[in-house]
Amino acid sequence: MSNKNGNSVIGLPKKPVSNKKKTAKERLNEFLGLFEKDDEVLVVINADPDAIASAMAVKRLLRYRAKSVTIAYPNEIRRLSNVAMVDLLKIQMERLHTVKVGDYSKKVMLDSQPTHLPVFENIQFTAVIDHHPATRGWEAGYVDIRKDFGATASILVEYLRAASIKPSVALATALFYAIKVDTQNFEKKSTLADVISFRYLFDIANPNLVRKIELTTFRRSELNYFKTALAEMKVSKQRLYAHIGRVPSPDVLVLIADFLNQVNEVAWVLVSGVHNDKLVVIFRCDGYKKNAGRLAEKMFNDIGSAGGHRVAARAEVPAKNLSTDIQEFSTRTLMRLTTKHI
Ligand SMILES: [Mn+2]
Repeated sequence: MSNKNGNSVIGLPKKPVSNKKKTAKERLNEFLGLFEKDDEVLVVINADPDAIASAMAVKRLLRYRAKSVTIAYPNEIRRLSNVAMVDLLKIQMERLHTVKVGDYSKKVMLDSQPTHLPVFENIQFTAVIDHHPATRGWEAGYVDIRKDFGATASILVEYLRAASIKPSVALATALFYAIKVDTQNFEKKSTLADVISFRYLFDIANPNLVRKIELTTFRRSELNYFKTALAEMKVSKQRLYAHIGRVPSPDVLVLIADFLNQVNEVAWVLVSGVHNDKLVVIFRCDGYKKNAGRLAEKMFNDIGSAGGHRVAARAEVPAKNLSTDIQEFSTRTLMRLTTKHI
């Protein structure tokens, strides 16, 4: 038997309390209790907005509790809006391979779990806070996994509020943006707790900074490929096709396809390009009585890899499997291939 705080009623044997029943204050105290004044803490994340914002929150929580907090991430930050977030909010982080993990007395993992990446597996974590479904095969001194949450940032807002810490504008903006990204502006699964955290941050975050981060989508060098796309594109039966030719990264094809997908009276967008001796095709459609994933599979599964879902899909075909020379591949080739299968 326990009271509403999950504490055992006096006189009865104490039962272990499940994570769900703990109050925000209990979680906070348990988390802070892991750290001592001379601890050098390493926060390990796979850098995306939610992980970055959560790491900033932990750094704030431990400001007077530990000697230092270092944030480290293994991945290259490529998405421009994420680069803008780090720059505009002046977030200090290190690449994981440049730090000596063994030099840190405590390690915290946020928005991820040790099983998510091989580089995480050999690290013994003091604490793991995440919103992805719990995986097996690892242990940590403290675990707070709430898979119903739309963002880890929402969980960290609860810690900050329980600690009576009002976040700075930069921290609030990061957390606000993180919740926006991870819930896709609340179009994806989220809980009331995400909404409450979001509403709380709304009064502190800087909306112009959020907008600037969101608007940073293209590199100047990528605009040339847009020029090619506009010159190359052909529209027939509400389908828009464009072959861009050689591209430095398939990412630019995705940007172009998403851009062209906004054109009125276009039901399908197919954008192709050549990268690393492979033909890459990006599919977009409105998903209404259509299925991009299925079309991608029909067109390319025999000669390459293809897949996706209703509104977005992608295919990759090695040059040698194409019946046309990859240099000769054109917007017309793409059109012909599509009309054969649609
Ligand atoms: Mn997340």
